[in-house]
Amino acid sequence: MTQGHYRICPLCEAACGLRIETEAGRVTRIRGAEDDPFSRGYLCPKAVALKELHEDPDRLRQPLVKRGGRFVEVDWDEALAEVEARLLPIRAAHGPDSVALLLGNPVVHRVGLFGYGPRLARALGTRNVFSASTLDQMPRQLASALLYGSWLSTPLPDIDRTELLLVIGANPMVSNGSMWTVPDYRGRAKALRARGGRIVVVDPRRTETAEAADRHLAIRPGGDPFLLAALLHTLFAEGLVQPGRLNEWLAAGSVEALHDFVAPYPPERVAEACGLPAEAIRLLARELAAAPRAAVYGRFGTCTQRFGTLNSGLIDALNILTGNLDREGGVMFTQAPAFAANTLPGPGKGVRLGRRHSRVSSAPEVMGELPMTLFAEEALTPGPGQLRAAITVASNAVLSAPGGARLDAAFAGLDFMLSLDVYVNATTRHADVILPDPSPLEVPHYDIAFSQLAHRNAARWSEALFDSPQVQDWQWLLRLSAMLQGQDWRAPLAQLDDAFLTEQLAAVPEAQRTAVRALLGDEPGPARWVDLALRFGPYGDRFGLHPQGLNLAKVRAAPTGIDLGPLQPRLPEMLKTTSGRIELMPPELLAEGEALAQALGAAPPELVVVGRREVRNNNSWMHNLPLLAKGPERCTLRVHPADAARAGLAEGDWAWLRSAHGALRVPVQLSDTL
Ligand SMILES: Nc1nc2c(c(=O)[nH]1)N[C@H]1C(S)=C(S)[C@@H](COP(=O)(O)OP(=O)(O)OC[C@H]3O[C@@H](n4cnc5c(=O)[nH]c(N)nc54)[C@H](O)[C@@H]3O)O[C@H]1N2
Ligand SMILES: Nc1nc2c(c(=O)[nH]1)N[C@H]1C(S)=C(S)[C@@H](COP(=O)(O)OP(=O)(O)OC[C@H]3O[C@@H](n4cnc5c(=O)[nH]c(N)nc54)[C@H](O)[C@@H]3O)O[C@H]1N2
Ligand code: SF4
Ligand SMILES: [Mo]
Repeated sequence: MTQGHYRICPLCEAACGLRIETEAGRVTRIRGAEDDPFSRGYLCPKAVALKELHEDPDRLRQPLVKRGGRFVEVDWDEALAEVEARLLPIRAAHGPDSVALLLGNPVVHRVGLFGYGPRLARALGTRNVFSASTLDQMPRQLASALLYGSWLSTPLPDIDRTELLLVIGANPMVSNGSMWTVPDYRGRAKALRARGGRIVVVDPRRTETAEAADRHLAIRPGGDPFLLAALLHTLFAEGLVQPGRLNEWLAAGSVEALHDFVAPYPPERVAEACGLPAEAIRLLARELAAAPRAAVYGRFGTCTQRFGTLNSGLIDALNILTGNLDREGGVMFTQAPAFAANTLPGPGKGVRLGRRHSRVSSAPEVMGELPMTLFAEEALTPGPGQLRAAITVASNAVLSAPGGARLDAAFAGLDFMLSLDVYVNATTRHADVILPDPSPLEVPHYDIAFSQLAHRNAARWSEALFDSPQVQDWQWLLRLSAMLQGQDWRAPLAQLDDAFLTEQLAAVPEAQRTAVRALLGDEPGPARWVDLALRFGPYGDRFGLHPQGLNLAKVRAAPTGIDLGPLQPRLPEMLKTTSGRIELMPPELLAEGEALAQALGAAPPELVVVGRREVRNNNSWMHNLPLLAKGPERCTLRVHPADAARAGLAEGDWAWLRSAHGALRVPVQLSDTL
């Protein structure tokens, strides 16, 4: 008999709702869930490939331990015993900092990994935590932290109500959005234009998103801080600054500081560095100021460059000076139902940076992490404090982080490596022990991370479709954490999970703790603390105080989750800076002024390579699945015909691409989109 299941797609930030049909324990069909308030039936080919992922014979189902250079399957206890025998002595001899923790992108797509990962990080107590965030989005998060006082307070375009959308360095037609959970960008963009709105795209390449827009500004790679400064300059110069109600919440003197910061950058001065005519820049500034509702959005391309944090801050400044922050049709903050620091009541504490530094380069930590690019030098540079061991959780750093060859050597040289993953891949092949996560269809899900960045407020839960004989992610993490803290890791799981819940309950006022604990029941795993977070969250039932409010039972009972409506203005309660105001021009951004001035004077390089995503790729993985592997070769070097002619290259030729970090031989594809 066919059974229908609702499932939040665990593959990218769009978090589409899926309808999955199963029969006799097998997936028979995957579609978009039409009744999902959030994604309204949208899905992409990656989601259809979930069946192949689930059934992939290469997907790990049994723990692996390396013996004599080869992986052998062992049982669960034996795998953990191996970790105990090998990792603990290294840590005892060399200290907690000798073990690195690397967290990959899929961590944010699994409630078990996202919820219990911090438990492992605390148990490890190492300063050497590296995550995929530092490969792309940390500049955006840092800007949010500086301006608004919390790491996930990122304003996102209210696409369904805006009239002018400016997209800088993002390709949501293919990526389906980043730090902006917006399933079916294609449909929403179409609707925006159908109702008379406009879309402008700033990108070195005429991307799929640019093709579907009204205008494409082909910026020179890295030109963004100059473009943004010149746009702001124009607003000041032409008397177009109109923050309106936002004035009340801007830090004293910050508009003046911004004015002075952008003063050296009139459009004429930056035109060459941007590769854009001054008049085009001026026109765009005027359009932004004149639009009744406009939203400026920047992502990956604006972050993965020298001035990533400054770019992110200046993008917000554009939204602020045009009065578009925190208003309908502008950029708005999500009100997540569970676990958002910016929903906690009371004044803010701001964020602290640089509490620790890396050993070799002395780089400051950000959000408790060091840049992933430094892992290799920390492992390869001898001396006190050198990394001896690593734990990777859903990270394929050898392929996904810069300097892959060095990373490969770094992993190979470790005394011990443990991976929690679903495959043996370029990274985990170096592991001594691999603990296999179950298939995403064998675990429940609640989107903690992306419900904080969603274009609509909602609370959704997915049950596991299938029972799994495998140990679940959170169970691995609890046992490992107990082991690292010298506790009895073989203790009953319920006992370890109760201890975890007790830690979570520390946030509950003491007088209520016992009663709250009793009301949470005995279901182990993520469900209990998601319930806790929902019930104390902004829509929560407060355990009976607001009987109409949310709890997990209500969310579970709703077939496609609970829609909490479009985004609402959230200023000033979401501001968590110490001043309680928006720090429009914080000292960390002001300090970039000198470097920016110097960069403007530097001659731009002759040729620059920019990255490109494809609908059928997902970061470093999934290309082994037949449904995604089909089609023409996608790993090509697209070159403008004029550049190709100068280099003597023709369509289909093989070209060498070399940098200080390596070389790659790639087939050339001529393209005038660059
Ligand atoms: N070549 C290339 N490099 C990139 C990118 C790219 O598109 N191409 N994108 C960049 C960006 S934006 C990011 S965020 C990073 C991401 O790079 P990573 O952090 O390395 O993340 P992924 O490549 O998405 O997945 C890493 C591994 O997680 C494992 N995995 C998948 N699902 C699960 C699961 O449910 N549990 C566990 N335990 N493991 C799982 C898979 O084996 C996969 O190889 O890469 C960056 N670098
Ligand atoms: N199909 C698919 N979807 C994905 C992923 C995937 O691998 N495949 N990965 C997911 C992840 S982890 C993330 S973070 C998101 C990222 O999603 P997006 O933020 O949309 O990022 P990209 O698709 O990489 O698009 C970045 C754009 O920036 C442009 N760019 C490059 N350099 C510059 C520059 O200097 N200035 C400007 N203005 N633009 C520049 C590039 O040409 C590119 O079009 O995608 C997610 N979705
Ligand atoms: S766009 Fe992302 S979330 Fe939506 S179906 Fe595709 S992979 Fe899944
Ligand atoms: Mo990413």
